[in-house]
Amino acid sequence: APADVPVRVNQLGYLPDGPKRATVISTATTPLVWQLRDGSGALAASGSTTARGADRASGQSTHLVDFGAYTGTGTGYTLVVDGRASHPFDISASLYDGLRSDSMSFFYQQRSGIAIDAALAGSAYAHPAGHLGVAPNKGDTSVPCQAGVCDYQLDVRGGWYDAGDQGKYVVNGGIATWEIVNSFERARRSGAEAALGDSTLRVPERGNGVPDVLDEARWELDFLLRMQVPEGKPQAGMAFHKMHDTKWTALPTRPELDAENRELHKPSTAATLNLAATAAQAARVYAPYDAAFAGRALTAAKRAWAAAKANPNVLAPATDNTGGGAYEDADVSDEFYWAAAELLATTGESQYRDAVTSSPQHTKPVDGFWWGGTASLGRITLATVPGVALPADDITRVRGLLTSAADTHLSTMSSQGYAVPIAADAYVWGSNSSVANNAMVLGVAYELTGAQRYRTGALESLDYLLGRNALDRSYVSGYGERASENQHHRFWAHQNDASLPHPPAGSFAGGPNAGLEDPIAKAQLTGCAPAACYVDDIGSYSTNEVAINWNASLAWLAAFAAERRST
Ligand code: 9MR
Repeated sequence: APADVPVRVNQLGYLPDGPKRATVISTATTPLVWQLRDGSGALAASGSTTARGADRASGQSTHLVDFGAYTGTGTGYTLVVDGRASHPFDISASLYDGLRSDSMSFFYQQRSGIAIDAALAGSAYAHPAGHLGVAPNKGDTSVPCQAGVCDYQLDVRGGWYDAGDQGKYVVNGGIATWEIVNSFERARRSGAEAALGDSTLRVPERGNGVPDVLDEARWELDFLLRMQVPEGKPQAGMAFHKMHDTKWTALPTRPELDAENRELHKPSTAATLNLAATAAQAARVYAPYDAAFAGRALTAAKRAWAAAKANPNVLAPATDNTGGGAYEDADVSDEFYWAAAELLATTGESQYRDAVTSSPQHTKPVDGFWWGGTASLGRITLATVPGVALPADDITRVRGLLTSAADTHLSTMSSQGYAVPIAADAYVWGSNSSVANNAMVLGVAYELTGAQRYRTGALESLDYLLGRNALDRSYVSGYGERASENQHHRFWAHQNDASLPHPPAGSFAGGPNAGLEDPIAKAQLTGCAPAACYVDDIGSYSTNEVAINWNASLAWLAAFAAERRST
């Protein structure tokens, strides 16, 4: 990769009808001249920067470039300031088409229990099915419980591996699936679902008449349904919290060569409500394509809801993190709200409406959502799905909560040297997903209001993720001159074993984490400014892992950005 340069752009490029801003590192207190040069080097536009002074998140002094008045298109543009050129970038209406499909193809490649086909994924990425009980794999077709949790075995094959590890977690599978299905539901409302439709993705189900994005999400939904405790067993209707190896496996470990025992971990209220929410959403969205599946999903969602009501405080502990992540959660009021909202939007039944309106979450301001905080997923559904059985003024109020959160994100962005919708103290594990999730709220606000400033905010958040940032880095492999390529993964482990591939294009790194929570981060990043606490090393799982919940928000945003508009 080339060295970093002080003129920081979206290394993929810009949309002709989108914002075009860049950040320059400079301590100059007066404006600097900027020049936009086209692919032949000719001057396309020029102007002067605005000095912005010191930026806390990056620890850098910055200037702002705004070349949004330029309306040309082409490839190989550079932005030149003070004799220094940015990396080359495109200006094109089709800018995000590739990322829209690659960020989804990530999920196919994370599939468990199916051979990854060279014809679909590329020969470097093909591998035999993992975890179908074929030696040396132990699972996942008849998986026992941890000691004392149950006395039977369950077939929990399929689903997506969570991240760089090969665990499968209902909490986290839930938010990831919801975001992908929500992306389709949103696109359908805006009349753009064809771009996510049948034969748009490299998935084995292409050509089956079902939109490919829904085929992909179905792979995980079938796994989530398998994680439900069967009728006649203790805690029937609840969902097991997770299943994974009994010990952390080494790096690399090919999925089909994982020889560890796999175990089901005890059911939790949070997992049960993740199942209720996503199955209720699926019942609504899949109904036109597969009525039988939609019906099965609704039955499972209702069973899960009833089981969660009967077991409202079975909490997954933070200590259960050997061989897999804990995905602990001590407050499930947000999961109750999310599940009630999905069930209400799908069924209109008064029991779910009452659960929504009596929830403490119903009047709270919109907070950033993540795997442990899912209330805003419910708010988005209530605010956007047509015909939700709530009084009109209540829906208007929920919409207002979302647009005021979006306004807060815009002011956070404009107060910083790099337009990031998170504050300087918010660079935690997976910070890139906080950026992408807040950008989703901006996208929702754009849908609700049509106000361009929200679309601008969503697109500028992508600028941050794709290179306009403290490190001059694109966090998405294959997209940008200085893109991450060594994300933490047990199969895409080229950095450890040259016979294995790098992560495929469209793989999204967790991003800067000021907590320095792994040995590589501790050794290499001490003293970093928050937005610079990142290293593209396979060992840095706390800054450089991939994960399904993170790629799902990237896929949502890429689909949003790729939609053609006539502004
Ligand atoms: O995304 C999770 C992050 O919020 C937590 O701080 C972190 C530590 O518990 O775990 C992250 O999730 C990881 C999970 O536990 C195991 N699979 C990989 C996930 C991404 O790093």
